[in-house]
Amino acid sequence: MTKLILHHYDFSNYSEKVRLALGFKGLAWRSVVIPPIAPKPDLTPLTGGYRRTPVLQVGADVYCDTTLILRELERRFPTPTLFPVDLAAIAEAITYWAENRLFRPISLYVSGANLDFLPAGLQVDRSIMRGLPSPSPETMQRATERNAPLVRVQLPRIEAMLSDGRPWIAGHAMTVADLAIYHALWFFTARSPRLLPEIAPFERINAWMSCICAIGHGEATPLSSAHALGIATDAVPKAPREPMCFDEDPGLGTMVRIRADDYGRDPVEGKLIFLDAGEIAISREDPRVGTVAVHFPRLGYDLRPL
Ligand SMILES: N[C@@H](CCC(=O)N[C@@H](CS)C(=O)NCC(=O)O)C(=O)O
Repeated sequence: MTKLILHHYDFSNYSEKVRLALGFKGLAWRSVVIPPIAPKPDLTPLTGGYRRTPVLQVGADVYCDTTLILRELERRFPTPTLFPVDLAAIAEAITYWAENRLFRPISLYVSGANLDFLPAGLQVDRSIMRGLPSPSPETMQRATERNAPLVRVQLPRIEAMLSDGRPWIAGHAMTVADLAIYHALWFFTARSPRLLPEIAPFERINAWMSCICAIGHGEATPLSSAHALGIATDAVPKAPREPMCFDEDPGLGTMVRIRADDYGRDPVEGKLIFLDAGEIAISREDPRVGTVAVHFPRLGYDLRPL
C-alpha cells in the first residue's frame, strides 16, 4: 500500500489543489503541517532546500511542485483520471494561464485587503522569497489597488468558459484546469470572507465551485514531521523509470543544480538520476534522512551541471 505524505499548511492554495486531487481520487494520506514561512527545518532534509508548499513524500521519494505532484498521483492512481486524453493538453494550457496570470493579481489583491488577517512575518518572508525589499503598508495598499482591476477583468472570462453549460472548465470531464482555477479563486476564502462579494455575481462560477468543494480532501490522518523524516530514513528511493533525454541535457550521473525559474529559487543540488519530458529527478545524501530522490517538473525549473 502506497503511503502518501503531504507536507502542507491550511491556507496554502497550491496545497488545496493537491488536497482536492487526493479527494477526487478517493485517497488516504498522511498530513504533515509545515511552517508557512522559512525556515522549514524538517522539510529541508527531504527537499535539499526547496521551500515552496506543498511537497509530496512517498517513502524516500520527494515530489516538488503541484504540476509534478498531480502527474505523479495520476501515474500511481490512474482512475479516476485528472488528465483525460482528449482534454489534457488544453487543460494544462489553461492551468498555465490560471497559475501565472490569474493567481498573482488575486494573491496581491486578497493579501492587501486582508492585512489584518495575515500571520506575523508572512509579507516579509514572501518578499525575501522573491528577492524584493519588505513592503511598507503604503506599498501594499498601492499593490492592492493596482491588482483589484486585474482580477475583475479576468473573472468574467471564467464565467464565459462555463457559459455553454459545460460542467467543467475544459469540457465534459474534470481536469487539472478545474483545480488550477479553483485554487486561485479559493484564495478569496483563505483569509476571510471579506472579498467574497467579488465572485458572488457569477452564477456559473459559484455553482461550479460548489461542485469542486464537495469533492473534499480524501482521508487525511495527521503525522508528525519527525515521523515523516523517519519514514524517509527507513525507505530507499524507487528505481527510476526509462529516461528520455535530449543531446543537450546534462548526462545522467552528473552533479547538477536545480531551481525554480520564477520565485522561491533556493537551489537544490544532487546527482541527476532521471529525466524525461515532464520530470527531473536527483539523488542526494542528507545527514538526517540518508539517500533521497527529489523530483521536479522539467518545465519551470532551471537545470544546470555544477
Ligand atoms: N509552482 C509551485 C508554486 C507553489 C507555491 O507558490 N506555493 C506557495 C504556497 S500556496 C508557497 O510556496 N509559498 C511560500 C511557502 O510556503 O514557503 C507549485 O505548483 O507547487
